[in-house]
Amino acid sequence: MSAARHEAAIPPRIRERIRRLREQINHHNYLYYVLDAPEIPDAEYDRLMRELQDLEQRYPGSITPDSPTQRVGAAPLEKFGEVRHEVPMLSLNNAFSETEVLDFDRRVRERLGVEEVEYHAEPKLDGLAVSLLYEQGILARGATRGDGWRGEDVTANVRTIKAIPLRLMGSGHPELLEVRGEVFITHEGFARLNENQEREGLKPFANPRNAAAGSLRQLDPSVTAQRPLTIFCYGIGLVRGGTLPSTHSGIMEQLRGWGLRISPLSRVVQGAAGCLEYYREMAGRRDRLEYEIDGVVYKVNDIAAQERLGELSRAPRWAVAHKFPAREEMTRLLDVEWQVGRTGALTPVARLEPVTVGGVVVSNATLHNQDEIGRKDIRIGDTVIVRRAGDVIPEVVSVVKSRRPADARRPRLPDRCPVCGSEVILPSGEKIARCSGGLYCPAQRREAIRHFASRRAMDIEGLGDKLVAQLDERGLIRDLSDLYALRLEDLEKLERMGRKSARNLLDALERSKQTTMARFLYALGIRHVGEATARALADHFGSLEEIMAAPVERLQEVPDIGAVVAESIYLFFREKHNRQVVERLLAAGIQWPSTPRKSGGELPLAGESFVLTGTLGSMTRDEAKGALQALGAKVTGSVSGRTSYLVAGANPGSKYDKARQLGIPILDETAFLKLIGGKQQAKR
Ligand code: I6G
Repeated sequence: MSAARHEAAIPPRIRERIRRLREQINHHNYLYYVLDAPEIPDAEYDRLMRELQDLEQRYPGSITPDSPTQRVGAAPLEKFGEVRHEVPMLSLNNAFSETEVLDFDRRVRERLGVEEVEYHAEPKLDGLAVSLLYEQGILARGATRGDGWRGEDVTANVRTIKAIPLRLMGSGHPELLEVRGEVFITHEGFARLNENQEREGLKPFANPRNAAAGSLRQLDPSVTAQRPLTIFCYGIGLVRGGTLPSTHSGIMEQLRGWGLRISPLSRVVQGAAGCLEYYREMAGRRDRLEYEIDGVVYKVNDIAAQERLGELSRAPRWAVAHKFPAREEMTRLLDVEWQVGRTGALTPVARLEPVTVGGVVVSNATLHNQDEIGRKDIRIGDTVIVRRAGDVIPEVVSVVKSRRPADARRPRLPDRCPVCGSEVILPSGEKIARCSGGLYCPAQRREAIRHFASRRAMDIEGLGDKLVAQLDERGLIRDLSDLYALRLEDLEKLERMGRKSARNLLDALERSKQTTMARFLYALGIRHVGEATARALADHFGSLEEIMAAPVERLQEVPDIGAVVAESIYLFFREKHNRQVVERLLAAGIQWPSTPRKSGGELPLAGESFVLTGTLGSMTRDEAKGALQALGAKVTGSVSGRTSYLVAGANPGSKYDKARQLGIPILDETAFLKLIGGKQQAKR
């Protein structure tokens, strides 16, 4: 059956519905992909698309090439066809300094015989130039730039890019209109794409430009369709059967009106001074853009003037690309050193032959981790590519293998921490090697103290980050246990620390010595041991000595402790330095009520009688009661001589006065939570 007969069979109501659906989908595509301002949720868009797909399936004669359902679906190619560019796709001359821009502007003014020139300025994207040919407003062909005269026919791939309209919006399109633009991938799209590549065991792309080029030049359009490609259009080529505005900025606005994506950062500027001001502004914004730009492009705005200027050796005389300093340079890797971070992670740092990257001399760069070194096959002595973008730490991107000297050697992960000499461990299945001397290692000291003192750990009130930094700087704390050796004289000398605060801190330290085994275990900051795991360990073993001596298999007997956590606990206590610090902490007087094992035996609050009054902020009365009962306590309604403790929340009642009269210990909420080992335990 011919398409015409098919079409004839489509009821007018359906035909109208199909037309309307396409109009709506195109509109939402435009809002989402071109304006970056979606109006409807994805689910609603999907619903419209599905309805259109269903109707087109029922009435195949209704399908047209510009239907939004027809972006994907072309069969894979053997190879790309060739396209001849009727109007050659020229390249741009570059300017690398302000002087070169001033020279460009002078030449333009001299040739045109004018005092000042109006320019159109816009960012130069680091992507891939393409040509889009629209016939009667319908996308008929997409091609790469190639050598400027001949490119590759990538129509099926270009059709999958949703920011490229299959049909131009509005009216007044020339019969033939060739639009030119740069296809690219945003930083975010690039990160997602590479995560995906890694997940599927494929090689990650080196940079967004390579990813965009590789994605557009796929023989299978269904692969391109999966890639987060987008476009900014920057000009026109062939135009037939129609007229366009007489300025470049006017043409860009016209293209925008037809639904093409134009850089929102483009602007008309006056003279060389306007160009340079624009350049500085964009250089300042470069790091905050969602995509990579490598400079800005200035074009003489008046099209008649462009025509008079013409071109010289394949580049227009009316345009120039003013490049930003390169973010990547080549240099030699002299050595690899290992830095220990505050969590104990060992980061390999490249020592480089100094090189200027983006205007700054770089002699160190991160190599991220051991795994990256292997993946990029980086060796000492190699020539490497170093990248520095904005404020981020310079990184070694890749190796120039062709320049590898015969004596290049693989960097080796050290066996011992370069800071404290504790053993370095690379847990099975992990990429990051760590120093195992968490309590002892100076690199990890501040973090260890901060965690140790935190509210849910040892709860040392007043020991904040600034104070920890001061104590560390003055050499007052070599390891955690030195906290308990601090003297009033030491503390008083610190900045912003009077006698009263010093006393308060010493009191807080003293109070913290009375704790629970679970809190103490949590406070040690063992990797993977959070509060729940610490409690499970304390419940299961009931003795710190046993935990410290337990082999991995025994640790795994604890509910919810798997191989990774068990290994981490085991290795922590294998490190001699950590054991010494624990011993010193206990010698300083840290203690807890003996925690009987959960399996049988007496509970920690057995025999104690509690009364609750007032409102607790962190739990209901019933929850508090449940928590106490779970620990073996009895909870009664009134205070008597037999009451062991009164727990007093906000706005306590007469029970409070009674307890005071009888001299019964009163616990406020903080003390109560500490006693029961935190709110979470209460909820269990
Ligand atoms: O490769 C290019 C990137 C951006 C260009 C270009 C551009 O304008 C923003 N403009 C022209 C005229 C040419 N190439 C030839």
